[in-house]
Amino acid sequence: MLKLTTIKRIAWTLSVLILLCFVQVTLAEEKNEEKNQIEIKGFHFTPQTLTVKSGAKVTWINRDDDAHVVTSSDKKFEKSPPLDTDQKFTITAGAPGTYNYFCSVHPKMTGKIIVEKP
Ligand SMILES: [Cu+2]
Repeated sequence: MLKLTTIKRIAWTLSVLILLCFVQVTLAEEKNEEKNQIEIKGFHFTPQTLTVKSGAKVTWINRDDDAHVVTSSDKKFEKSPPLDTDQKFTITAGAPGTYNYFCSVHPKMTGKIIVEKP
């Protein structure tokens, strides 16, 4: 028969393992999100061309002091609200194709998302 302390030890080990799995999943998700991130810095979108699979999330983050508005050139996604410093805007890539976009405050700022079949 198992001693109570042994059972406690097993229970403790199991909870640590479960916690580790959870942390790993969370980290993996964050990494994935980072991969599809477009940084707005120095009045440029970086990377200027991003390739993602249909259904993937794409997030812009504004690292400038000025506000920027992410706007689709051909209405493939909803326009972002004015993004202040460190504010993010996320869309889910829809049908495959090329999504051209620009900043409606500074129209010279342009970028492109290439959406591939999942
Ligand atoms: Cu702008």
